[in-house]
Amino acid sequence: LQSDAESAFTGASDSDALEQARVAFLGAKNGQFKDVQKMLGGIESSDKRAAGMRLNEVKNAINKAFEQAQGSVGGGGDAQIDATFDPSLPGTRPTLGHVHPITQTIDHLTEIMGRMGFEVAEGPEVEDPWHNFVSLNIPEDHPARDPLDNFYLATASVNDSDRSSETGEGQRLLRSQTSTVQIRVMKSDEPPIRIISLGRVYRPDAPDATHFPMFHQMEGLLVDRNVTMANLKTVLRVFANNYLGDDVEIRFRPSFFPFTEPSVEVDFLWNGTWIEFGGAGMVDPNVFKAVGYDPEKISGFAFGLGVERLCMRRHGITDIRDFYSGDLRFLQQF
Ligand code: FA5
Repeated sequence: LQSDAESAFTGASDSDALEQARVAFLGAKNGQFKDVQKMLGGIESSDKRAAGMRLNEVKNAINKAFEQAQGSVGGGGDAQIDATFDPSLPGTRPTLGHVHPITQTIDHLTEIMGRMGFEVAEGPEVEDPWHNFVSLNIPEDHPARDPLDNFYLATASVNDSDRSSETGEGQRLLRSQTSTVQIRVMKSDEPPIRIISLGRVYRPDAPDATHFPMFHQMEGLLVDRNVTMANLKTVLRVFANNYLGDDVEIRFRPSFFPFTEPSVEVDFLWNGTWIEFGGAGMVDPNVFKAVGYDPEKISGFAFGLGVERLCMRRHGITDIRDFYSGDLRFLQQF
């Protein structure tokens, strides 16, 4: 009986089968153990004690076998899952986000410029007109200050007379260029200065393949004694070779910015076409005066490059809008 019960319990494939086996052997009414127990009545009294002890041993052994079988069968249907579960297989990865391509580009540019000794400076995205225009030698009647070309904050003007004042005190706008950070750094530090600043700028430009109303610029500023245009061209050339490769062609075109003199526009050759990446030039003496530097004693260069356009050139991206559409099929490629 004991060995029958043991093999019935271990052979039970799920908890239902085990329960049936339990009833068959240990059931209070018709269980096989009960039948054997009943036979105890017909045994001679001299043998009764020994037979009773043996019966108890068998009962304990059957109970133990049942408990063991219960432990390995677990809870019903789980038995089948357990049988197919392979703990050595790798788990399903949770989908995690990753760093946006523009943030990756910012990190990369920071690293390249860092190797040339440029440290990162930061400035606010909401600016006053003094930092965005006046100190950068952009007078009040300059078209760059047109409300149609800037995002002025409707709520920030203290009163109407402030709107037309030279300093624009009280007015606020989303900065239209990172050149504002040049001013902030020069106001707080003394030369020599060698900084870059990467961040968002805002312009009401209609979106197309190469324009977006919010984009990023990398500003650079170097101020020291005897800085020349040759230094500027070398830094931009070394930067371009590091970021885009040795075969990139770079071109400097004469241009105009109120805060640099002379000024150039910087183009890179891309798929046989020259693409404009930014502006640059020697810091205008009026800018040095605005921040309290003596233009007779120092000189410097500055540049401002479009970060999206750099990233597009490096990765063969043809539409700037892809960066901000939120389409994971695009973003997951980086
Ligand atoms: C400027 O913003 C100057 N502050 C650059 C500068 C800095 C000149 C220091 C001299 C000294 P510009 O407006 O050309 O210049 O813009 C610079 C670059 O930003 C452009 O070459 C282009 O690459 C990028 N850019 C301009 N508008 C957009 C736009 N709407 N979307 C994407 N990129 C843009």
